[in-house]
Amino acid sequence: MNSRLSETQALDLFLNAPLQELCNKANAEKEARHGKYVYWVNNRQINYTNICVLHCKFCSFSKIKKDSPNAYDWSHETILEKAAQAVAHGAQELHIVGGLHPDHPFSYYVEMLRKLRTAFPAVNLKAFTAVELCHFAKLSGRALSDIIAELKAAGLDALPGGGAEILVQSVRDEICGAKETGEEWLEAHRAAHQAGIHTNATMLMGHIEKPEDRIRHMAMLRDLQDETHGFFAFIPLVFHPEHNSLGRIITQKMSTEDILRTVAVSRLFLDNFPHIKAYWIQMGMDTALRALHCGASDMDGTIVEEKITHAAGANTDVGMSPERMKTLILQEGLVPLERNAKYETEETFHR
Ligand code: V47
Ligand code: SF4
Repeated sequence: MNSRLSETQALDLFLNAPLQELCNKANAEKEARHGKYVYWVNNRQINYTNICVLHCKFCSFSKIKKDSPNAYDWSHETILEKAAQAVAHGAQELHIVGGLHPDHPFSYYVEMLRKLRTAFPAVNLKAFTAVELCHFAKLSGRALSDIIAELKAAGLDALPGGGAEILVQSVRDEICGAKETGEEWLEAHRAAHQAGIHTNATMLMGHIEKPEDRIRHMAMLRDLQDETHGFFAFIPLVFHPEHNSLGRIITQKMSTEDILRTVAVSRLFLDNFPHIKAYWIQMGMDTALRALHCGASDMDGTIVEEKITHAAGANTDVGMSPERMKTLILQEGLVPLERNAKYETEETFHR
């Protein structure tokens, strides 16, 4: 029986294994789980506001003041219009996240989901990061479990994996000290899993964190997954340095090799995660396609309108057509498999 990798072994692979050998090993692991399939989703991101009470050092998206130039806060009508366009183009998932708005009551978010669910009964609503959920709990004085139950009743299907950054508290304190702690982020995901809501987990890398911090971050996720089995995908996020204060000290973008090594080690170390996602918006398309041969089994989706990474200097497109997604996967000698936010695939995702 294969025993799982220890943190020391994972770190050693990350630092010392020849790249091709490491990728081949991770690819074999990916193929044992998913064969030649690569999952993708026809989705749309809806970043409903950029007004945020926090100012994480890596964030170029948020505006602290409601009257700052370029601050916005979409009405429910605008959100419904954007959703309607997406659903008309076959969207299976709406990925809804925003800044931590100072004023909206919790009922505002419940209503947002309820209106979307009523108008579009079949689309999956993957909404609100753990950090947003903690903000709603604080604003309303209610328990996280209550918040999640009410959002679920309004139509919530899954949680996105944002806000994890680096869960190791010493690093987190440096880059986003005012945000929920790593333990609080994990606690929110535990609560979602206990309520029957699956979630994803991100890791923001390529700034001040050390390889040891990346492995510890993954170990914290692996431990929670052992307990709940509620995570679908691990998503390594590539720090973009433009227009944020962290970018004044970290000007160098991550190398392709560093990204691929992290993808490969995550596939081998996170033996209880179904998927590793190659988020092409941040990796760049060429690297994301290479990651499909280094352990990644998911390309996220068509996205349509990406704001968070593009505010920080991303030069990828903000979205792509389903046809292009399928063609790109096929050109890699792999097989595209359309999914929804719950990883149900073409045959089964129609409610
Ligand atoms: O939480 C913010 C990160 C995240 C920057 O769950 C930055 O399916 C890079 O979580 N450079 C949002 N990253 C994106 C996200 C996500 C994306 C795709 C799929 C899923 C999913 C989740 O972006 C934030 C933060 O960690 N971020 N600023 C930056 N300058
Ligand atoms: Fe606000 Fe999220 Fe940006 Fe932090 S990363 S400042 S919580 S929008």
